[in-house]
Amino acid sequence: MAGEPQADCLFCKIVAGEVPATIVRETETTVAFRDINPQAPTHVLIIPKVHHPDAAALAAAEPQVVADIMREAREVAAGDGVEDTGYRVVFNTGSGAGQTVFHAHLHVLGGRGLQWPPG
Ligand code: DGP
Repeated sequence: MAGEPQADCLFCKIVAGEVPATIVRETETTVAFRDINPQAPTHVLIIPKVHHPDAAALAAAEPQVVADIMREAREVAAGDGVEDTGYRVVFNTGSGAGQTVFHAHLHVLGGRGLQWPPG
């Protein structure tokens, strides 16, 4: 059922504590943890505790959780000291956009100069 934990989902396992991760912050609805393959000095993933395959599905089903994630992005940036220098938030949505884990997640990147457009 939409939103229920999926047995084969890596990020559901991180939410459940079954796969270790460097947790930065946790709220009632979200978990933030450091990316295993960081692309910048700050590279944190913020995920909903509920399972939805991507940001579009999450927004359609539980838009308030998208707002929770965006609020957390600011907290993560402030905690890493990159709020003032600037940071980027990215939801890769679909494999064509580079999504590889199909549990919605927001990338928070900062701590170095970031180019535009992204690759
Ligand atoms: P995306 O390509 O947008 O689906 O991003 C998935 C990210 O997840 C990617 O940057 C690497 C990260 N990742 C994959 N496996 C793990 C893991 O086991 N632990 C952590 N912390 N991050 C992971």
